[in-house]
Amino acid sequence: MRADFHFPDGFRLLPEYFSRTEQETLLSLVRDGVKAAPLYRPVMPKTGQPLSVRMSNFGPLGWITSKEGYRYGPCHPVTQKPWPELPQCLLDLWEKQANWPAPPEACLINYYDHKARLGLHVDAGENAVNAPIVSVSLGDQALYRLGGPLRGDPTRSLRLSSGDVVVLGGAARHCYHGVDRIYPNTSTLLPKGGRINLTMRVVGRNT
Ligand code: MD3
Ligand code: FE
Repeated sequence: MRADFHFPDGFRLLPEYFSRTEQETLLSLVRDGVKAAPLYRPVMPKTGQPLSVRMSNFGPLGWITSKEGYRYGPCHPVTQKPWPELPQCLLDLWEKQANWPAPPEACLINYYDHKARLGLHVDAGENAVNAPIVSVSLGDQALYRLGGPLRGDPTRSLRLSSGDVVVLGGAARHCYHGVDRIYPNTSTLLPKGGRINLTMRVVGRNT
């Protein structure tokens, strides 16, 4: 226990929100999605350094990063086709848990193999800065790190497991976070191992 860390207001962890059967359904929806919109390896703006996480999206808009910068766009950067529709069961999760009047426009699909990491960052590409973010973890456990609004703020680590849902509203929405490691062989959901994270966001103007 760290005495100097308080979970930011608006952070909610819903452990094992989805049953094994529901996780299998979600996984098959992700499989269908990435058949139409293959996972690709994004690169960092300016440097062109590849990220270790592979990505795709569901929904009218998808989060894209390239040498030119970060943006939301309607089409897959490689196939140029529109992103697949956001599955209804994810929209239902949003409806029940987000407590927000508008639906999400983007659902980022992150795939982590055992070596993938996601450095500490703040999600800041959305105009709807106050809308919550709802995320679902599938597959192997991840060591997730949550800090405060400033890069140097104290952080706290927690393990996210398959079926867990995290809702980031309020102050938590503006906090630094990242994924420090994936624990191999901690779930049997993905036959080849690894972890999938689904992150729903409202993109558009906040009015
Ligand atoms: C906390 N993904 O895609 S999801 C991301 O596990 C991202 O793939 C991580 O961070 C993952 O941007 C974490 C949970 C999450 C998403 C957005 C947040 C936590 C957040 C925004 C603010 C604070
Ligand atoms: Fe993030």
